Parts: sequence; structure tokens; C-alpha cells
Amino acid sequence: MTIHDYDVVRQDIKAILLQPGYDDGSIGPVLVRLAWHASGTYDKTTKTGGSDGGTMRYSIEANDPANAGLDHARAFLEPIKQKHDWISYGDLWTLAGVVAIESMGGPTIPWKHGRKDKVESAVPPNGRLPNAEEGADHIRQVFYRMGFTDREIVALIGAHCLGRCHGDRSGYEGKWTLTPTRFNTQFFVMLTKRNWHEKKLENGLVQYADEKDQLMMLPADMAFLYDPGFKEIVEIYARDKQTFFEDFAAAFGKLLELGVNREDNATKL
Ligand code: ZEM
Repeated sequence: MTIHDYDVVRQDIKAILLQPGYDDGSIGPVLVRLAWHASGTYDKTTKTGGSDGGTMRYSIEANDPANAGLDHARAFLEPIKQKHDWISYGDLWTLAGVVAIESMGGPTIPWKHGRKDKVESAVPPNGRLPNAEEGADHIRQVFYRMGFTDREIVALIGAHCLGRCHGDRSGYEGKWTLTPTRFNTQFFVMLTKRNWHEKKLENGLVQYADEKDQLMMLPADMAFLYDPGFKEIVEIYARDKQTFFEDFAAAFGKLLELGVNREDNATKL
């Protein structure tokens, strides 16, 4: 019997996180985004989408405009897949997000293996991920479809403490915090503490800038300030790191499990 050693995979992921030439010196943020986009296609009504099939391997899903730039994340992980060829893409991509968050100072995320790569017919339709131009109604519609509550949605958006927007990927530009490779409460702190104004980019997109034009928010991020129900939770997380970490770990762990059907995987090819 072969022993599948996920701890060795974890170590191998950890070893490639720091990449001095890439963005702010770490591929952690884009790995977190890969884990989220692989999972966030889930639809609880039809029980389709989610991370189980590793379906972003297929061009239809890889070319969903929402997934622009995630080819970088997948390419960084490919040598690890080649080395441990027994691991499924769904397990590798979700585990990479977990290792990245933990290595950047975030909470321990519950994670279980057992995803299985599926054939192309399992690819979910494009357009299931949230649109950055939209507000609270759209955000609720998308995350309720996955089965999340308002509190879980706010916890999850706290991941925007990490990384940045890239003009050649989403069209937006800049980062949300001054510490884009550390997992912390800074997204909520900056959202509530700084004064935000609209800023039109040359490509026509509108984002928000702070008074120093140092940080940015997407229109969808601003919805967490404008919607009273969301704002109440934002304020809790801005002042209480422990509560944010606990809630985030549970919500992100739940996200990675959406649509994972271990019983089916054990019986079907
Ligand atoms: Zn994001 N996200 N996201 N997000 N996201 C971007 C980048 C990152 C939205 C969104 O439109 C965008 C969640 C929710 C939502 C991360 C994690 C998570 C970018 C920039 C956009 C436009 C992409 C680029 O140009 O590279 C919207 C509208 C969301 C919900 C309303 C959730 C939930 C996340 C994880 C739990 C991360 C880590 C990044 C930074 C990626 C990087 O490459 O630095």
C-alpha cells in the first residue's frame, strides 16, 4: 500500500511560497485566490461546481474572465503535482490555499483530502463567481447560492487583507492593505478607518482610493461598508482579531468542502 503523505506536500508548498520576483515577494495570496475560485463555483441547489473535480484544468473554466491570472498559481503548483502524482488537483489547490494562509500568519484551517479529478462534463458554467462591480444584493445572491450566511460572507471577504489587484488580470489596480503578505484584520481596519473616494481608471473601471491614494477598495468591498447588516460584522472583526480568525477558519474550511462527495469518489471512477 502506498502512503499518501500530505505533510510532505504541505512542506513542498511552503518551500515555494517566497518568490522574490513575484508581486510583494510571495505567491501566497494568488494561491489563496486559486483555492477560493476553485471552490466558489458551488451551487447548493444543483449540487454542481466546487473544488472536487479540479475542473479549472479545463479551458472553459480556466478562461472564465473571473479566473484571469490564476494560470500563474496553477503553474507554480504543477511541479508539486508532478512530484506527487497521486494527489488530485482539487486536493492540491485547496491545500495550497490552506498552507498559504497558515504561513502568512493566519489561523489553522480545517482541511481534509478526498477530492477526485473529474471529466470535462463536470465543469460548471462560467459566471458563478462574484462580480467586483456589484453591491450587496449581488454578493448575497452569489454567496447564498453556495450556502453561506451574512456573517460567513463578511469573514471570507477579510481575505482581501492579502495580495493585490492586477491591471492585466481584473483590470483593477493596487492593494487593500499595507501588509499584503500577512493574514490579519487590516482589510476591515482600513475599510472602516480610511476615507474612500471614487477613482476612475484609464480603462473605465471605477474603484475606490483612500485619502493618500495608497490603498484601494473594489466597489464590491465598499458594499461591506454601505450595507448596515454587513457593516455591523465588519466592525466586530476590525477590533477583534481572535473572533475574525475563528470565524474565518470555519468559513474558509466550509468553502473548501463545498460539493466534495467522498462517498461518490470512493465508488465511482
Ligand atoms: Zn477576491 N478579488 N473577491 N476574494 N481575492 C481579487 C483578488 C483576491 C472579489 C474580487 O472581485 C477580486 C474573495 C471575495 C471576492 C482574494 C481572496 C478572496 C481581485 C483582483 C478581484 C477583482 C484580481 C487580480 O487582478 O489579480 C469579489 C468581488 C469578492 C466577493 C464579493 C474571497 C471570499 C476570497 C478568499 C477567501 C485574494 C487573496 C486576492 C489577491 C490575489 C493576488 O493575486 O494577490
